[in-house]
Amino acid sequence: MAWGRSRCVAKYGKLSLVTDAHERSQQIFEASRALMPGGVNSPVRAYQAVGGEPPVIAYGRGPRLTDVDGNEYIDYVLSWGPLILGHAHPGVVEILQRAAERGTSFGAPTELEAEMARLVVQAVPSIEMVRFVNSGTEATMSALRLARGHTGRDLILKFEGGYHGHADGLLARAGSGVATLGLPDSPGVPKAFAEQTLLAPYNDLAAVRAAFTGHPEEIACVIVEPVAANMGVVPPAEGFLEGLREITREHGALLVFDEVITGFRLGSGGAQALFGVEPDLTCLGKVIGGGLPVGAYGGSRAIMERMAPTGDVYQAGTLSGNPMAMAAGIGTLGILGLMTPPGQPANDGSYRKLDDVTKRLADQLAVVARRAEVDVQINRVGSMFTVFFTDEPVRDYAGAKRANTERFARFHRAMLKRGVYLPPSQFEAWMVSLAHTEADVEATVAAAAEALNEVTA
Ligand code: KE4
Repeated sequence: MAWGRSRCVAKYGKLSLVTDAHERSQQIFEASRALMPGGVNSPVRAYQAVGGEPPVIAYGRGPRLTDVDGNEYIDYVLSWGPLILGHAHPGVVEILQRAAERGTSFGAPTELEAEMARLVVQAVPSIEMVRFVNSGTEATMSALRLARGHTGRDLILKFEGGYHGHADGLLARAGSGVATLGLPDSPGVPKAFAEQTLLAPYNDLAAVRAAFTGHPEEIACVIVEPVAANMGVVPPAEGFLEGLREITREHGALLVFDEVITGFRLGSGGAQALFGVEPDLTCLGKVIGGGLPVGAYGGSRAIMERMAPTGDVYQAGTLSGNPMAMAAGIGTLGILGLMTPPGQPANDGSYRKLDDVTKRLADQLAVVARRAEVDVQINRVGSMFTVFFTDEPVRDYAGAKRANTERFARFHRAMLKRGVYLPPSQFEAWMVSLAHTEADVEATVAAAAEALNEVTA
């Protein structure tokens, strides 16, 4: 993609040079494409949804990333959520250095994992016992196996547009009609696996009831993002989560909250504390690893003790509870203010600050979009939000898909050119960190005011 003239972006009050230079990124990315599929280790990073080539990142500091050509960006991806403190927070770096000097992995019990487990159990209302794994995918895959083992049932129900990682049964797309059995959403997923997954529209309790009526005593669990973020941010409708709690309880199925994104992002107790609905199992990831590979699932002692070695449901992992990931997680939660003595309420001051900065950003983006006469819907919960390029409210995946993805792609490119690094898909969430300042907000809004004019050109 041709880059614009080099420009000095002094008017935002912070001199950051966005230059034509992109050569090193292009060289490295070309070499990567010969070595790794699409040059990436996760598809969304390849920028296929927005066009152009991704900058190759050299380092991050606070709210900013710098690419290998020295171009600096204000970062709203934050590695897809984990870096709630911003990049390379000195406290996290120091705790990691100290942990590394003691050894990077033992495959044995450590004090760090015990401390991390205590913090999670203390903070998350529904978790009495937790198991750490190495990714969000592993967390949800394990939680679903536990739900099936605990209930003796095979079917699971998920929501269209919900993403819970790439385990086979979760890569199923809706067939025709409502609450239908899934079809494989990727080659390599056996039809038999996809058929174990029922799909319903997000925020549609009638469809969930229909699924249970149509499959009595067959559904092991319902898995839901309590605030959807993988269709873009879509909040739960009034009563939706409470309804899921009631229906699953009535039918003897488990309710699984996938809080890989929302856990420790929407507050110390995540979405379940925010909305006052307690699931049977909770999946975590991202923030609790402070940027290192991590996942976790947890719930009541009675359910969790079904897991080997105390129970008969099997799950294992060489690097599970890895001391480096635990150290980064403890450092992150500690700096968030959650390291309080047992029984004392967590200090949610960090979350109020995150909410304030994010609200100001989202509100000002709405103003500049109105001024540019570009139709957008901005869905925000706490420090995550999505700018949908549509004039209709977005309450589920069908609504999200009505957004103008070509306009989003133009907006993304125009913002990147102005030093603002957004998730390269209309169906992702912008994330804000404690490191984002008022100056970053002003610079972002100023860049958006210009970029929006390019969207309608
Ligand atoms: P991982 O296996 O990628 O660690 O986590 C899977 C996962 C599970 N649950 C939720 C709610 C998630 O959002 C994710 C992964 N999130 C995506 C971005 N929305 C990761 C980015 C990527 O796939 O590269």
